[in-house]
Formats: sequence, C-alpha cells, structure tokens
Amino acid sequence: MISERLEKALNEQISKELHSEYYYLVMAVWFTSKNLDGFTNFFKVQVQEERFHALKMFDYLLDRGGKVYLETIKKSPQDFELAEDIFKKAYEHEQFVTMSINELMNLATEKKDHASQKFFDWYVQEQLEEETSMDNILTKIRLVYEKRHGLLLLDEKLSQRTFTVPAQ
Ligand code: OFO
Repeated sequence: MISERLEKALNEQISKELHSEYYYLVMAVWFTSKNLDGFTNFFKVQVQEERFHALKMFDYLLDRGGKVYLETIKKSPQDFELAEDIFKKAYEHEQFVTMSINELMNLATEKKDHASQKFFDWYVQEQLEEETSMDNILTKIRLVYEKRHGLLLLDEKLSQRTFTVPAQ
C-alpha cells in the first residue's frame, strides 16, 4: 500500500504530465500554423510521450493500492513569437518537471518506499533525456537565427565519424 503523501504527490504529478501533454499540443498547433511539418511531428510525438508518462504513473498508483484523482488541466500560454521562444519554454518546462520528479524521489526515499524509488528511477533518466533533447534543439535553432548555418552542416558531417580499431 502506498503512503497517503506519495499517493497525493503522484496524483499531482499525473496532472503535471497531462498538462505537459496539453502544453506540447499547443506548441504543435503553432508549428502547424507555420506549415513546419517536422516541428509539428516532433511535438506530436512529445504529446504521446507525456500521455505515456501520465498513464505509467496511473497504472503504478493503482497497482500499489492507491486512488487516482484527475484534476483540471490548466490552460497553456499560446502567444509564441518564434521557434526559439517555443524551445526555450519547452526546455524550461522540462527543467520544472525534473525538479518535480526529484521531489517525488525525495519523498519515496524519506518514506523508505523502495518500489517507488525504483519506479521513479525511470523518470529520472527520462527527464535527463528530455532536457538534453530540448536544449540541443534550442542550441541549433539559435545557430540558425545567428545565421551560422555552416556550423550545423559541419556538425552533421562530424556526427558521422565512427571509430575503427587501428590495424596492429
Ligand atoms: Fe513527462 O517529461 Fe516532459 O514534461
């Protein structure tokens, strides 16, 4: 049986994940309005990921004998100006979610709830990937705005380097 505090915190996190889903859907809509299909696709996949994060918690909470309380999802801002603005907000949002996951982990540790600690491990790793992904794209978009496209082409070329064991 999960503790009451963890049950409450998990329910709050489910709402945050669903809010993330909604937030990224708003971003996908903005890119659709600019006919940028690749960016739209990126955020539509992100929407699915956030739904997955929420449902994974939903299942875990039920498996541990807890109750799920769905809350109202707050409206997301929609007044974006540039792609850079969107990725900056997405990166900041992921940092906020990381702090929230860390707090869940702290609570699980305080409660000596080993199953929850193991469960939150997956989210800790996931947040690391999500922050890195948003930050990487933001950096590349800034290069485009700074008209340093050459660096992006060179970066693409360098990413193809592989290691070959030298002949003895
Ligand atoms: Fe659920 O990771 Fe993004 O917000």
